[in-house]
Amino acid sequence: MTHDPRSPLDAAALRAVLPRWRRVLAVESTGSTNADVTRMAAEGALDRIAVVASEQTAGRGRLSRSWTAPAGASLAVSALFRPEGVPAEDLGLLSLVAGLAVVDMVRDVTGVLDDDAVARPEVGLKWPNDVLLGGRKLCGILVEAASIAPPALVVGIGVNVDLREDELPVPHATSLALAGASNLDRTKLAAALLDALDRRERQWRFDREAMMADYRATCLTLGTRVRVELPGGGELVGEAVDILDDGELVVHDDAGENRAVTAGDVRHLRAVDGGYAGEAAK
Ligand code: BT5
Repeated sequence: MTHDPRSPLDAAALRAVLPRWRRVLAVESTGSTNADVTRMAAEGALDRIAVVASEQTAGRGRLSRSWTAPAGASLAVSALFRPEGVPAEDLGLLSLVAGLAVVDMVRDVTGVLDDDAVARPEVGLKWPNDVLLGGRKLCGILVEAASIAPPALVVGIGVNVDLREDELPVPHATSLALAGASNLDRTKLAAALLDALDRRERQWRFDREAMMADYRATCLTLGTRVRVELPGGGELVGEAVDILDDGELVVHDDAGENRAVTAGDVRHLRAVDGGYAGEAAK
């Protein structure tokens, strides 16, 4: 398949289509877009500013892990939200919101699910917010708090756009190109992503029920046999049976107990009906 050249981001085009965003900076290379936006938040940046980069030299994952991709082959996007009036206990849901926005972008503009697409892989979320395409990790999300009161949250999203198989940093990763996407124009993808993020953030604040219903419908973890590595050590194996309104995952464990999990790394072992659901690791 032929790929679009790894051309620079078009900052002016990006700004032109995003009236709801106060400020969108496009840079070719930076350390970490999350670090950039956190710094801007500390300097007083307002709600809805974003930084989009073609390359990060110190991209961050959760728990001090790193996020890597070859220059120009991915999108690194970080956005600042100051969701006034949202209580601290509800802020964690913003990371689910970000996952939904990426799935919207994949469904709406990449062409991977078009009728004439070659593969039409399944797209959805591995709890809480890894975006899986054909069972492999397309995108990682890291939400960091620049401040809790008043809330200022940095939503960081890394999407693999046209990495080749030999460029994938880990074997369970994938890219839009590998999944057969017909649109690999990173400016258009970034615009669609920020647009979806704006819409989903407002849905989160004003129509929580619909947001959670969409999340449950998009979460591939539900109904799947899972292994959860818990943050403090230890693990939980069982069937993922529910997602609570506060975003917790409920696992029906092998001892017959329902246990609610707030955070952890999930592996999909196999679908509960016996079908293969992929083994998507961290
Ligand atoms: C994440 O962490 O998945 C969150 C990644 C967030 C990255 C974005 S990019 C924009 C913003 N600026 C930043 O500095 N960060 C955010 P975690 O669940 O901990 O997964 C990290 C693990 O994913 C690594 O340890 C690798 O195993 C794997 N990994 C690294 N790069 C990857 C890639 N490009 N695609 C898929 N997996 C990757």
